Amino acid sequence: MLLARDVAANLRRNNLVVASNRLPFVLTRLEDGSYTSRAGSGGLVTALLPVLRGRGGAWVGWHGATEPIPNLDAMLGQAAADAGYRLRPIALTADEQKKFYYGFANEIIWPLFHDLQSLCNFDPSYWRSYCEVNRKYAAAIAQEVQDGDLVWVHDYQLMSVGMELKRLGLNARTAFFLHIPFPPLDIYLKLPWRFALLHALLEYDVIGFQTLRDRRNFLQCVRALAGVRSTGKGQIVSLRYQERDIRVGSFPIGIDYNDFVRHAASAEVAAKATQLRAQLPNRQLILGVDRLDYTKGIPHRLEAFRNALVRYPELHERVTLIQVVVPSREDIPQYFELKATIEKLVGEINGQFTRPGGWVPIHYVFRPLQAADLLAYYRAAEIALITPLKDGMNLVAKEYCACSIEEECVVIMSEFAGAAAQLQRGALLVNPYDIEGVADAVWQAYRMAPRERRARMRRLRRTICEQDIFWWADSFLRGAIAKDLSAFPLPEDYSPQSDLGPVSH
Ligand code: GDG
Repeated sequence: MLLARDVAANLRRNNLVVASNRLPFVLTRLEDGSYTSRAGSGGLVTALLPVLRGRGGAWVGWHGATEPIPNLDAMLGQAAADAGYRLRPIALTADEQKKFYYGFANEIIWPLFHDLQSLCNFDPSYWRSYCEVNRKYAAAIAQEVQDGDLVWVHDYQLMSVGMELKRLGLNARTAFFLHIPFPPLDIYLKLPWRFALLHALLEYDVIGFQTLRDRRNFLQCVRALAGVRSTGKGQIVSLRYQERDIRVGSFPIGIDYNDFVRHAASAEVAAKATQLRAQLPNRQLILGVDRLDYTKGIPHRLEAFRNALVRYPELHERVTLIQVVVPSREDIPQYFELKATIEKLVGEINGQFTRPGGWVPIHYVFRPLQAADLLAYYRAAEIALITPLKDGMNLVAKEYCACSIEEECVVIMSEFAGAAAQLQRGALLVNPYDIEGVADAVWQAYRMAPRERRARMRRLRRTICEQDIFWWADSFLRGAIAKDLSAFPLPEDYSPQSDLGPVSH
């Protein structure tokens, strides 16, 4: 396996310039109006650090505020010195944040690409703002790039940046990775700007998706709307478009597995997990962890849990569902309404089954958790219930497995999460819309023998360990710069089934 440092060596003579919606650090406003910054800790930052550090790479993104930040330059200078690569901030006005970020990205692309077109608000002013802001990002990137550099753009907020870079006459290789799903043709066609957006994407030299299913959906759209067919059969295929070769591949994102294992095994996390177990004794803990988002299928999951309690009364007092919901995008009305729906359901179900002075079936947590507390939940729970209606990957599932050090745990997993393609041989796959099917899986998981649990969990952990976040960054970057695509065959366990997405029953 090629390591990040080897890719870094391959890229040595050329810079890597990364662009994402947000810069990889968090700004906090203090009471006196000044700001402090601290480095972000997400998987993307961890993966790209070895490639960017010491090579003079750069990261371009929004700094996160809509008002002027007095000490921004000084903070960025210090943050860049600490990080080991340059940071170039993008400033967004309140109107841009509203129309580009909340509007086009999160009221159009986010629901549409998760197959929920009825939730889209196709406001034409959103599209105009999206184009303008993508141009702004491109102009900032152009300041950082020299001929021969590789520009790696991330996610659905920045799909037109590659085209804007070409318009600026930039002679750099451009690559794009979509963290969320790409929808099937029939759904993509609903987008009023379907041609413009697809052609913008085709201005990138390399386009990466999480799964083969997303790649297939994209290629179908390209065939229908641009009349171009792909060639090749491997993990990366080629498109010949306007006399250029474009690479299109699938690269499932991973986690920093070893870091999660280490942190989960720490004395702090172990003590918190033991305390949690002591507070909820003599039962199996079922865990759900999600950002507040309608794609995560939380109401469906709660209904499935209710159904399990109705149809399998043996579960009473023997299981507790801990549902952690992390606040997110509450400025969008649908998110606010979702919170009310979840809280109503939790209240109803607890009202229906709680034993006064004793068992409460659902423990509901609505706040962001410190990393150690999140990992303690992962470690303490016997069953993870991860049932998004659709998800690009779902890292919570992988983090849960990494932290399940004792390995006597079960993952119930939506077949519509990108992670299902990699984890299908160890997890119990469910259709999240099938309330009784999910309830049956809860019952099956509850009764699963320790030996089967361990065998399944070992398979899951092996895959997640091998295909971690560094493997992901390496395979994407190698795919972007390699001369010969035959070095990228499909995974050994590939089957047409995993291309279509796994189907459990
Ligand atoms: C998008 C795609 C794709 C959650 N609660 C807390 C907390 N988290 C962290 C988890 C995990 C991350 O947030 C959530 O990642 P997911 O992958 O599950 O979901 P999205 O945020 O929707 O991410 C997704 C991903 O991009 C990467 O490509 O997998 O499909 O939608 O890392 O640990 N972290 C802390 N406290 C919490 O309460 N500290």
